[in-house]
Amino acid sequence: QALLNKLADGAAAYPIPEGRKYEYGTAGFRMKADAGLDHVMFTVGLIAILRSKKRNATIGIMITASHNPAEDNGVKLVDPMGDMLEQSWEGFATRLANTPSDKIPKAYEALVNETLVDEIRQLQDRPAKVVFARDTRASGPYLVTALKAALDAVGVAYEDKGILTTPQLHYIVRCINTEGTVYAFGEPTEKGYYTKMANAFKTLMYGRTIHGAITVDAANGVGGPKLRQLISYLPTAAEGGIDIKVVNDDVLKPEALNFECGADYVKTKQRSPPNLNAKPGDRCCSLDGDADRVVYYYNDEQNVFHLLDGDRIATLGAAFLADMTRVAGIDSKLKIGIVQTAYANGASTEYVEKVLKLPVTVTATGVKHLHHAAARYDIGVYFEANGHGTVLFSDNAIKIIRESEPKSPGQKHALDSLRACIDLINQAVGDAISDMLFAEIVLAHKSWTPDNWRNTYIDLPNRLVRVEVADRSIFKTTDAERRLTSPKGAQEEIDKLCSMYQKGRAFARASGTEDAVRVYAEAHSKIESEKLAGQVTEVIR
Ligand code: 16G
Ligand code: ZN
Repeated sequence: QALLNKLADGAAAYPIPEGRKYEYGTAGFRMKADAGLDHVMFTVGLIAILRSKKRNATIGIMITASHNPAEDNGVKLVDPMGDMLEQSWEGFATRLANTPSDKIPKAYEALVNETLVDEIRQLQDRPAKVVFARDTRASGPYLVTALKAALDAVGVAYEDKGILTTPQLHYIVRCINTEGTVYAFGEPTEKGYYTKMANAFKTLMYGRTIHGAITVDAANGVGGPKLRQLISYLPTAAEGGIDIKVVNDDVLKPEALNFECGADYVKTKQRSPPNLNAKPGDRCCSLDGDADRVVYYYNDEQNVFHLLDGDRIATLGAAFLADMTRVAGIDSKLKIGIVQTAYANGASTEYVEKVLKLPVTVTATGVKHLHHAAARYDIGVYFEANGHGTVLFSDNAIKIIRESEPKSPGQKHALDSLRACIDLINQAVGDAISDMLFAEIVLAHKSWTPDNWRNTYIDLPNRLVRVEVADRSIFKTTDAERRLTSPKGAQEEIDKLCSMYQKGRAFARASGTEDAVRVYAEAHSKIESEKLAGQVTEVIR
């Protein structure tokens, strides 16, 4: 009863604004920071407590709105191994968020009974532990207050990790929950994150040279200061390391965040941030606002812009890892595969299957879907075209890589490199900073320029259209969102249109983050891809 009173008092300070509806979507809760997100924060605190008791582990909470404008904010939960909240719990989170403040104590009690149902007494009495962090948004500290109100009302242990990138928080959660086990992920601190990455980087750089500087656009978000910190742990180019130029790292001017810069800007506008001033051939990359997405790009000698997106990072990384397992003599023991979404360029899929000769799995959009599919390979490389991605090594793969005895200096070098990759790549979640270092290392190993990288395959021309419709919920898909099952007849029409174009491929799916349907089309030529996109748009409108 005392608990219920405390919850009632706490929740009262954070009412739901009139008419507001919330949903835990692909990226957690996300909205204008002052549109009732504080109410959500309070309820997310309670869900984290329940989840922590259920799993008997520390649960993470990340406060960020990623690539959204500065006035937005959001929150998502991190499961014990540093992965996204299990899908079956998203519904609990949505339900509690939509509960008016005065009904929260009763709703919490009901959720205790529902989620901790098995061995109700023990589970309820277990101590809960929560860690949280936020990006650089101005609304962050206030939202933390609302979160703490819930944690304090129930009286659980928590740690405020201050400002971190999303992947850093995922890393820390996984470190905490694996400490002292054979799966120990590292030291659960920010410093532990930098040293683990820097040490792996040094091993991988042995005998290699990174040519020229890499310019990193940090989207004026949390990635800027964090990357600067990491740089202090890395050898410079003169020391056989890397020369990283950080630009757009102003986190003091709130409105600069994601404005005309960042991974989402570069990917959707297909152009470089205007203030970059890179010379032809210079490697550039852009992070997003919470540093879990990265895309590469450069201008060629004719000053033509070329994007090297998530598909490219995936093929680059997979080619390298497949080579290394071959040199190490362990390729027959490990199943390597790539996971993509329907947005992956058809040319990249063909390259993976025909040239790299690796299997491809296609899943629905959203990191959690790719992550789970990648976990079914020994080495699973997953990337969304927009730059979200990482590599997962199975327990079996880690064991084989760690325990194999090299029979030659070449094998030793390959095994050492693979061991270092396990540490360099943030397996908890896609991590822009770690992905960037990995790409730099692979380019150095292959002695590739951005031109060499781009010429591995030529992207099919494509077009992405955002279509406003009366009701997007009628658009239902199957086959990893590649085919519509509803409205009736629509898919047949799309099939017919695709068959009229050389290399024609198109699909339509309801967005999970906006009130719209997205249409993607690709074909042999630019004009054809645009025409196909236009015709499919007519079908669904
Ligand atoms: C979310 C997803 C992102 C996906 C995007 C698709 C995570 C962390 N984020 O931002 O991976 O690409 O949604 O948006 O999973 P859409 O459904 O509006 O096309
Ligand atoms: Zn992000």
